[in-house]
Amino acid sequence: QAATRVGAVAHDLVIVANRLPVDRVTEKNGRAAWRRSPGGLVSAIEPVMRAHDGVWIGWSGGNEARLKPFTVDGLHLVPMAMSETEISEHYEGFSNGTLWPLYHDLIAKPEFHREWWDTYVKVNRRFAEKAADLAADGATVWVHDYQLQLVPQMLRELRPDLRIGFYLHIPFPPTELFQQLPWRRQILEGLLGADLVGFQLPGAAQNFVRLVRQRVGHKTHRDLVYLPDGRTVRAAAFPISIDASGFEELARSEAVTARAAEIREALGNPRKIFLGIDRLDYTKGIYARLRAFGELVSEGALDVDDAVFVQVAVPSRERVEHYRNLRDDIDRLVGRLNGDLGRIGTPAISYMHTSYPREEMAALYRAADIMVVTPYRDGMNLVAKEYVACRIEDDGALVLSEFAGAAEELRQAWLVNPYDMNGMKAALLEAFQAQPKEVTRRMRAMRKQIAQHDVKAWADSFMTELELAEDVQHTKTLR
Ligand code: GDG
Repeated sequence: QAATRVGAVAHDLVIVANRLPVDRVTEKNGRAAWRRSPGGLVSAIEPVMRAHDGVWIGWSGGNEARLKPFTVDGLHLVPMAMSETEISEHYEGFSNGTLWPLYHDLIAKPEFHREWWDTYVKVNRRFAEKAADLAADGATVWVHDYQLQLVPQMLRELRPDLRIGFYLHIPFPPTELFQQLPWRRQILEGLLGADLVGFQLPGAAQNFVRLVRQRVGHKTHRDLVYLPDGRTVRAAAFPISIDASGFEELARSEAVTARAAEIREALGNPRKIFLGIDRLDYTKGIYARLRAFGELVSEGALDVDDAVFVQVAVPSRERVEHYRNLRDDIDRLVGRLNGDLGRIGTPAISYMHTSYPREEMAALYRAADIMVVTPYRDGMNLVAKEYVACRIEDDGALVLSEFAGAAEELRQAWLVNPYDMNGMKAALLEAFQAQPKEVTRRMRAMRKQIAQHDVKAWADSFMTELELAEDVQHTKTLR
């Protein structure tokens, strides 16, 4: 193994994720360039990466066979090539057609195809080999998310000297659902290659430990799994968060403040603005929430002069069939609701199928009186947290699904069961009619929570626990 590392730069920290933290953009001169993605994950990991001479391995999002490492804003990036077949079978297939629905409570039916699985294994192996090549002796490798669950074990086989952490950004399903997966044992064993397996919520970590006990037969005690080879694996919750002060600063800026006023104006200065921002995904509950709002308007509980619903649906996984169908369904619903309920110049729903720069997102958060986040199942949901961070005047109501991970922290939101149409209508109306004092009381408490638990704290606690997890191994082997 050492031979493959000769000549290569070895790094003390390797991040392995499906995607690189950059987007392809076209510059003014027409040339293509890379720009850092605005996401919170990269800003959280960036300081750790700089401190440890880190490198990030991931797919660029395209199908170019470009293989040369490059640097953006001082971040060392190593692109992994994905062939058309791999994009369709690993990314769109096994990751988003099998695992995504299976891990989100079967809201859509997962498809099980053996050739998708074979490609999933193949791609995971390539990522593991690349990480093995780039990691220095005794380095730390942090693997991210459901697309790469086999990497920890594959990597440990290649490099037993490494300290390996894994973090799952989406829910980990109840044992009854996970059992459906024909490759359930391989996935569990893949994850057990890590020293520390992190989840959004304690319930997910418990699901994992229970499955390992039942299906793989390892001894477990609380959050620990004891492997026959003497290794110990810890499974624990690390609820992810956002760059709260960064969002707050953006929300306070003059440009965003002015843009928020402009948005309200453009919407005809309605008394209250409802807002939804989601990837166009069937887990997010967009359809049901718009229906709930539509019913309130058609029944006369809300008037289009008083209230407008702004829904931003960010294009996502457009080649996967479920996603194309969902888009058509929502297009039709919005058309029908606006046709039935809108008046000239005042539509009931202002619907955008697009993505926006971060500044525009912040302006929307500032312009909205009621943020509506109603997923059927969501690992965390950062949009809910971003809304809270942007409410610098301590106002604004959050209507939040009980089934978003964020609901465990944002207890003062108007919590709803997204399957309960009448319950959802009641919550929307209550949030609409709530007294300003009540809204402020709730928002203050939520803002405190987010300020104290930002994404920096999340990354630090994962890295700290990962170091401790390895110490456990060491004391064991020394003994
Ligand atoms: C997965 C899990 C978990 C959205 N539209 C635009 C835009 N965004 C940004 C938001 C937010 C992020 O994308 C979306 O994060 P969410 O958490 O809401 O949802 P998923 O994409 O499903 O994320 C989720 C998360 O991973 C992290 O672990 O919370 O449960 O499903 O940050 O602001 N950003 C920009 N323009 C847009 O149009 N710039």
